Amino acid sequence: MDFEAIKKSSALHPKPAGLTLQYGTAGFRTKAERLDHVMFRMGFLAVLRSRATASTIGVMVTASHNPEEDNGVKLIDPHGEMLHPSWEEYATQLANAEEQELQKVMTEICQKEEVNLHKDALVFIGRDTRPSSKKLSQSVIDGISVLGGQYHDYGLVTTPQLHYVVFCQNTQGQYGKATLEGYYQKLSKAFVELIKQANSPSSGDSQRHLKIDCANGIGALKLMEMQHYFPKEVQIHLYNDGTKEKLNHLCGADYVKVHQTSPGGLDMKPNERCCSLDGDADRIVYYYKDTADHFHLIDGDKIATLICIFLKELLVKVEQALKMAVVQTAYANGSSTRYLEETMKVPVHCVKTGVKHLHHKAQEFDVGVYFEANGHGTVLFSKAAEIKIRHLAKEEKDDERREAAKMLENMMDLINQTVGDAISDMLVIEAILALKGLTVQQWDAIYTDLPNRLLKVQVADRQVIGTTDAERRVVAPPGLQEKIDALVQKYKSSRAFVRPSGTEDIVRIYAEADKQENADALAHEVSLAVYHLAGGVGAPPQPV
Ligand code: G16
Repeated sequence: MDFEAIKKSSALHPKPAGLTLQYGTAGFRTKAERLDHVMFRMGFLAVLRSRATASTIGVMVTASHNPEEDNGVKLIDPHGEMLHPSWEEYATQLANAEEQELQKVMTEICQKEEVNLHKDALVFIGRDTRPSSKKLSQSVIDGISVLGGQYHDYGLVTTPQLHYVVFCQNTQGQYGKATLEGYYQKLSKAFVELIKQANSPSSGDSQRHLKIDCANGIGALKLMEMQHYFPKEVQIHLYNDGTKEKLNHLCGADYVKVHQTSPGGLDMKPNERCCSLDGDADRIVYYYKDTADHFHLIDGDKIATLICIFLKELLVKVEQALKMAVVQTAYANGSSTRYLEETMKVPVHCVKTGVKHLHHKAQEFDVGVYFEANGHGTVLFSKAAEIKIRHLAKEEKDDERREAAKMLENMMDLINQTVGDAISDMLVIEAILALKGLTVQQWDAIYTDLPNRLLKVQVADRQVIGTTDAERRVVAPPGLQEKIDALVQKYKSSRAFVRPSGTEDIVRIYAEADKQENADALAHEVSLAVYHLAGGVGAPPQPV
């Protein structure tokens, strides 16, 4: 490595003195103006990771659901997955190294990972629509270039699109073409095939129309590009397309999920099917309002349940002993877990927040459905399952079994198996609703959510909160879990937990109970406990 050149270039991307950041739930996230050095250094890391794995690595510049002023970076591993945890540690070390320590940190990474510095390196770069993203992605390029790596800049893409092209590239096109056009073609072909298999593609005009809140983000641009690949039966209407308002402001999947209300900028008529994407289009939630003007949220748990119902029926038809399971986090509504386990008899596993944890667990099954309640998720098919399904779809003599296998095959091609993908998930959902002839209300009625509330509390240092048991219990600070246990006792069918966010500088609180006012009261009481026992800053949290 040419450390003189690195030093020179690094001086143009100085690290703010004393600033320390951590590679969190989905990479680094903070105010955009603090991130230039991080981006530059993530360019280094991507080159080293590319050399260590002899594969293409992705770098996505985005802060996803965070406010427009924030930014962030997510690294993508060879199979389109989130960066391996052992390298997250290196990412944190590199980001926090003072200028004079950079050489030492880089040398240590190379030694530990036996990086061959003479190997080629290729990095794919993408960015979201934030005003700061272009400049920050240039800093990534500077970092790549100074280490002698090659790059391909995809420019404005959704995060899942970048995951997709990285995987395509590393599987020599077996998963698809490593281009946006390849992505659009693969998904739309599978979608059109699926829709064709529907006896009655829609049971009413309202089923053909879908209103989409694009969070004023990248999803709008990419849906516009993709729109002409869709069959005529599906009419999408885009709102919050980024031409007027700020990214994620009073709109987007996170806003809708947290506030349990419709986004601004989208005019919703009774029983119309609507959905919201988040800032980088890797999450999606659905919703509608009924004739009494009540808002109904259909979150990631209900999306997972719909997909599970559909896949299970097909798996029964093809009569293959394929093991299906669902992976959730502590945020999963208690009703969803009960429905999946008790009614559907599908095993459910709970892991820590962060798609990287869900993805990893889902890989253990032939068909692993994973979704976070916030709408981030996908389905993974094992290689063995894929081979069986593709074989049956081609060779099976029994018409019913062959048709079921074909549907499974198209589902495999439609779902982005590299990571949760709002666009791909949306098409999967639209296809299932059409194939099953389900209205949004019928889908919503599969089970009734337990009333719940999500809150945030600001504390001086959120790392004082230690968790265990897939984040369902706290081990620090002392006394907090006992307090939560006592509060939970006060309400029927209740549950609550707290955890430090890995994407925002806050502690998250989740509570559910038999009634909305009880869930609200419990969440507020727990937030007060966090405020008092974990060093809350500012004024104490107010009742909901
Ligand atoms: C990211 C992660 C998600 C996670 C979310 C919130 O989403 O990819 O898995 O649920 O952050 O994480 P936390 O509660 O730790 O802040 P996104 O869409 O913002 O990238």
